Amino acid sequence: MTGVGFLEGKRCLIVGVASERSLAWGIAEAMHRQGAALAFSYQGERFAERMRELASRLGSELVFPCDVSSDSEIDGLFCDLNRTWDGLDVIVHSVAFAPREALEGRYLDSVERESFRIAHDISSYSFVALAKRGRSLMSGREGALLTLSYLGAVQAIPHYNVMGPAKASLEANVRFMAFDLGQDGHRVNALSPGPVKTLAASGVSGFRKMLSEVQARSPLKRNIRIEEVGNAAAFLCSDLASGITGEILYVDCGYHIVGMPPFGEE
Ligand code: 0WE
Repeated sequence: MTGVGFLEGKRCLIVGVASERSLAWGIAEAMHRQGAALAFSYQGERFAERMRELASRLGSELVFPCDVSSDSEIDGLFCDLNRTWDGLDVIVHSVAFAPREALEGRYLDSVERESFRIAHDISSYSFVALAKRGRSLMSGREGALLTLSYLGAVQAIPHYNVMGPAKASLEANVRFMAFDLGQDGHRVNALSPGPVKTLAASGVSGFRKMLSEVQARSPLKRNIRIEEVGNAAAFLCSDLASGITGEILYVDCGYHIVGMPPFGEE
């Protein structure tokens, strides 16, 4: 497979694989298909063995612990990475968290100062935090940074609650980071995928309804596949997308462009 992929020679750090169903894992697989070399971080010792096994399937032994709520752990991650790699081309951030209680019921009933803080810290600030620390490894390399957002950043969605403002913050971060890092030749973008049944979505009440709503209403009349998110990520992080920065790219079967579903008769 050498010489055929559009990410050949690129070194990519993937943050946010929690299982084989993670969007981050689909992104890793797509980047691997395009010839990228991969490194992974994981959160929590109980994921260490699992992550090493997954990484090895894509030919990677670079697997490091990192809790993105800790600056010292982020320092540690890039320090670990720098022992093997003298440079880095791509950072993929696929991390979000809000306390479970904040993701049910009415927004104003469920939101609290602390859940608001945590959601913004883990789901938005952590992307800048990675960029701040990863910058020196990316210097002189026309790097790409990518994060994962959701429609709840720009439209109200039941139960998404405090994650909506957190994703809005993340998307603003994409623009401010793109504006700033453009000076160094780096690009910063986000994907906004339609709903996918991952660990992050499991136990979310009404999630199946969301999948059937997208199937019924999206122009393509179906839900997205993780592989489609992976392919879009690989493209955005490659030189094929060298003119694209500060962008939010929807991978949602067109769901977000529909104002009113078609009338039955035509
Ligand atoms: O951004 C997300 C997931 C975000 C998320 C999910 C959880 C569940 C477990 C953040 N924090 C937590 N915390 C937990 O304890 N998505 C886009 C998937 C998702 O999550 C929803 C959705 C959709 C779509 C939650 C409510 C409503 C819709």
